[in-house]
Amino acid sequence: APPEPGVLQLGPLHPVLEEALASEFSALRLPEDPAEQDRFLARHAEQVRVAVGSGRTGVGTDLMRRLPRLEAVVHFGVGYDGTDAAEAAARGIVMSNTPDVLTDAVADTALALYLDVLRRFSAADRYVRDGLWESAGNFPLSRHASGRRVGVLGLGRIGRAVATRLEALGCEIHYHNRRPATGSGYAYHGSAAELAAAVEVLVVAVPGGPDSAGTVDAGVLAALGPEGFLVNVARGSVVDEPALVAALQEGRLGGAGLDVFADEPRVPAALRELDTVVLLPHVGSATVETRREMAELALRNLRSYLADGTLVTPVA
Ligand code: 8YV
Repeated sequence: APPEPGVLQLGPLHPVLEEALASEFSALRLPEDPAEQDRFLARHAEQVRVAVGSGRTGVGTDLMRRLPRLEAVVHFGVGYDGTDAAEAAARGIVMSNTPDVLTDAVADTALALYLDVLRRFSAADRYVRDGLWESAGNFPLSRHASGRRVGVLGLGRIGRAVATRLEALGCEIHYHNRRPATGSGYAYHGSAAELAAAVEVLVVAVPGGPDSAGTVDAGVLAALGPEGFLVNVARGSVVDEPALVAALQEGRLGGAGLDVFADEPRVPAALRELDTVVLLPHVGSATVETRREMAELALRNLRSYLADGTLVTPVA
């Protein structure tokens, strides 16, 4: 019989991906229980050549060091911050992700959070459901959404798609990247704090990982100010969450629309109790169509790698 391809599945994945991993690749599956993991790795670690998992969980440093023959990590997701990219580079382990197929879904989510955090539609929905329209009168006036100064932190594929959507609302787009994006036409600012000081709403769209951890700190939030709003569709790790909670509680920030959090799926009670916050359970890419396309792209990467060692959408 031909040798097993040595594919390891990490955690639950999209049904299309799980089905192919089992039927086409006889993939091994890493147990969730740490005690079982030790027994599993003692028996199978040497077999594993390719790991397949969500970008959020990925292959952390410890697991990577326990897979001596690991050659590639195929991520289901555009973010791959769950994987120790430095360790992978040091060992020549290649990685793929699923960019582009999810750009519109995530940018739509940012637009929805932008509109909701300013116009407070979710809060108004609760107001009606709670019978307050009848008992307490009209819902309070909200903040205007069209034509505002908006900063995009991270003008990559998703950031650009968000900017395009907000331009359609007549917004003035500013941004910060490590380097100016050639030909963007938007106003560049040299730091997150300078960007925040120049705009009314800050949309976070940078990749997660060590380079962006804590970028939106107390200083950036202070620069955004009590009339300012934050939208985050990137990673919870990009924002100093305790500083965000304090700013919101003390009225030093007008509101926040969040799809990602520091310790998912746990969301601090302090955030859940705030009426100026819109909370989503990391649904940015979670449409039927998008997740199927992500699963199919991850499979194309896996098939390609096993066929000839190349990846369809390699991480640079
Ligand atoms: C996750 C995401 O991949 O693409 C990303 O980086 O954050 C999501 O699409 C999805 O939640 C599966 O973990």
